Amino acid sequence: QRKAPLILSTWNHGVPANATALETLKSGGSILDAVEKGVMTTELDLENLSVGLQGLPDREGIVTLDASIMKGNGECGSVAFLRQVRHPISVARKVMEDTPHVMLAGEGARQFAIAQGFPLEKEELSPGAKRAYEEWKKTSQYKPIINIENHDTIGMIGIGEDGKMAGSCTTSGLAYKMHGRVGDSPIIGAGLYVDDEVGAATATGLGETIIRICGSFLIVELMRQGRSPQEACEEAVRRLVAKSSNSKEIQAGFLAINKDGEMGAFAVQPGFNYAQGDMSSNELIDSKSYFN
Ligand code: SD4
Repeated sequence: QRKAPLILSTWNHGVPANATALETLKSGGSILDAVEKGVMTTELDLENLSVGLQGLPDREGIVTLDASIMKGNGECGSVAFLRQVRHPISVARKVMEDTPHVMLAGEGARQFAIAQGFPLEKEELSPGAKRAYEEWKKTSQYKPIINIENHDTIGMIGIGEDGKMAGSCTTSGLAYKMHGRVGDSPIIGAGLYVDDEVGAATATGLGETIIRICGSFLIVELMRQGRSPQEACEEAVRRLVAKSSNSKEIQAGFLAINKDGEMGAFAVQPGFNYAQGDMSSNELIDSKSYFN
């Protein structure tokens, strides 16, 4: 248990993302601003091949982005299957704030982004993604490699000094997915869920397995029933493993935080890590896992 504000986010890139989020809070931003600005850092990170326009493409060679954002009062917004926009998280926030809807997808999401003044980027693969895609095309086989190329989504959850919570999640999704495939990240309750009365959760990993168990919503509901964030993450992973025939070959991980500032993390496989930040520290922690 730690004193708010607290920010948790997935993987190595969580450290610089948390740093931006904490800076945002320090300069007077809200927890919602913090989780938006935090993951925007990752959306710009050219090293990251799973978030933003530099991410790995689908099997047609096209990068399509998924993102969601949520406040602890239930307001939320998301975009799915969005092309050519550098900051899908900010489009998701606009969906939340400026439309009566929760989710926009594909061409409609792109048109909305244009209307909101987001610049469209040229549709061309980053050098890293292009190299990887050319290599993949030699066999065109989709074989997920745990923790490496397919699992770098950023999910971020946080609690502000005033106890208000928010979360964000943004990804280019699974590498070489079918064109049109949407993962868990833009689906409220799967990749992200936040409720000020209880806590928040976010997910990373093979989206199909996370959607099947409504992973993030499940964790928040387990916490509502009295489980700690750690117990709730472990129960969600157990449920996910039980529902996946190939659980030995997949990776999925969850982060959770409750309104008292307790935190939890758990993954299917070893190798999942996350960044935990507050006003005095921001450190990378290795998650425990179901398999060893
Ligand atoms: C998805 N959950 O689209 C995302 C992928 C991911 O790290 O987490 N990658 O299924």
